[in-house]
Amino acid sequence: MTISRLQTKRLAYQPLIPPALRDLSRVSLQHSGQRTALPEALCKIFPKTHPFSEWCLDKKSGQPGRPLKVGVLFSGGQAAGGHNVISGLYDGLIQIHPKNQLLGFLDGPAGLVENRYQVLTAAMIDQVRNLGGFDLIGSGRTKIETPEQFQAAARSASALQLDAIIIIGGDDSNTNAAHLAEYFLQNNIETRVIGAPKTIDGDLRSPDIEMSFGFDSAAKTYSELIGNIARDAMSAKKYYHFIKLMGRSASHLVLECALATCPNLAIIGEEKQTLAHIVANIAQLIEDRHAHGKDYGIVLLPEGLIEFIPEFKALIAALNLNLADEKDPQKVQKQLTEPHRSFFASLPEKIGQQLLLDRDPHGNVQLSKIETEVLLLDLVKKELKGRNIKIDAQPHFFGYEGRACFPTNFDANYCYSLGLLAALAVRDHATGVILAIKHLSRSPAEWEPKAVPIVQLMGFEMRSGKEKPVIAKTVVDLQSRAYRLFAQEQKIWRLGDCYQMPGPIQFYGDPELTDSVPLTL
Ligand code: FBP
Repeated sequence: MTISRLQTKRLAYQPLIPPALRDLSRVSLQHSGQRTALPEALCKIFPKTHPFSEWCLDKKSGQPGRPLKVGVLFSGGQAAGGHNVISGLYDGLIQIHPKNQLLGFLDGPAGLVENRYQVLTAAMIDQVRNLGGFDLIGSGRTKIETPEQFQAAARSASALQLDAIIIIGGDDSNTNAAHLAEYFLQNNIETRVIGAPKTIDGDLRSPDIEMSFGFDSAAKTYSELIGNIARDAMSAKKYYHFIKLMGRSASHLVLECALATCPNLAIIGEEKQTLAHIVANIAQLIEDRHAHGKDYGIVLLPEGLIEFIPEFKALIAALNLNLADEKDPQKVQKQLTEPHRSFFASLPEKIGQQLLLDRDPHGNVQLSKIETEVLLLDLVKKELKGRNIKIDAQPHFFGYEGRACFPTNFDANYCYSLGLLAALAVRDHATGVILAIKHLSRSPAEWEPKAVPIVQLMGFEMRSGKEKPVIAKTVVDLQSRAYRLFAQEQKIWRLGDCYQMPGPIQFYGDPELTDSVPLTL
């Protein structure tokens, strides 16, 4: 297979890593004794894993022991850098013991349940280093939840005599990893389970997990596109561009891209504005710009906006409850009571149908399938009609474009380090933990690797009509420095054309361009 010149160059890139991870024989992961008090209800569900404390790096030498056999899988949506987690893991395992073996489960958690895997070789790993996508082994959204699925996963792990499974996933996948670790311990299965924080959404965070991988690459890809569109808009001066950005419930990607590109308006879902307020705000922006002779502009919207709009939030909760027992969309709709029924009826038919689509296996609304940008455009046009203003507008949705791109140097370095750390965590017998690297805004020389019990990140949420223990999604904090800076700057962006054009991701050249970290870090 022929590959592009950039692919060839990237295969040879040597990720930068924290010094402590250079020679794994000189360090070990040790319990720090640091524990967070957990609610009684969580302790009951995780009797074996809840007492664990976090693991920190120690300068004590580690023992390679007997050769280890490790499985790895991707879970959920693609995020740039995943292949580097696997290459770091592979290199780390071989460094620890040349006979260590790595298996990749195919197509996500389904591969584990169905025992479909591939032994990963050096030659395979060498073809994906520093490249985007999850195509080495594929990914999937299967949730391991029924007793049969847990038993099947345990059968695969035992049959393969796996010492550990690394689950590379987001909040829901790591919730699943916590359950699997607990199940294995309760059933005397010797396989340990370790999670790695992946998701472009940036909503899997804690004081230790400063950023999930893939966020930086996705944000920089979208920012390039937004910058290009802004320049186009300024040149032609005839279109408003309503750009919806992926990112599920949280608006982290919109905030990051807004800071990078300075659009005329960016809606942050977490501001919890009503639909009427959002529409009036956009219409006002357009009217004000019209008065200045500017009938063009850029508006950014988060994919998860509707989950924060109070009317939608209540409607979705009601639909979710009905959908838990009834699958027929017509009947679900009919079961709605007031005021949800009237609100549902007021929505364009297409949006109504999209709201009734199946939830994902974790009970989430499939937000990427709801055309919020089209809905808002429609409502804003209606509002402007009353103000005697006509606009020409283009709706856009940037999502999949940013998930499997070449990882930025930040993501390439971060992911390779996570992979090495995973190898160390396997050797040192950690389980039920998620890998974390602190001080990510500094250079990799100053990064601090550790591993945190997943259960410490969990709380209870309604999913598919039931209270479930899950890792809570971290949404944009309206008190954060990044948000406050954005809110202040945005006032100037409304009328001025302050657009920034970040251009494409840079891999080589000036470190100011190649080594930049996410602005919201
Ligand atoms: P993860 O949470 O699994 O990382 O997926 C993130 C995401 O890209 C969301 O931003 C988006 O809403 C969703 O996946 C789309 O899912 P799908 O790939 O199934 O269409």
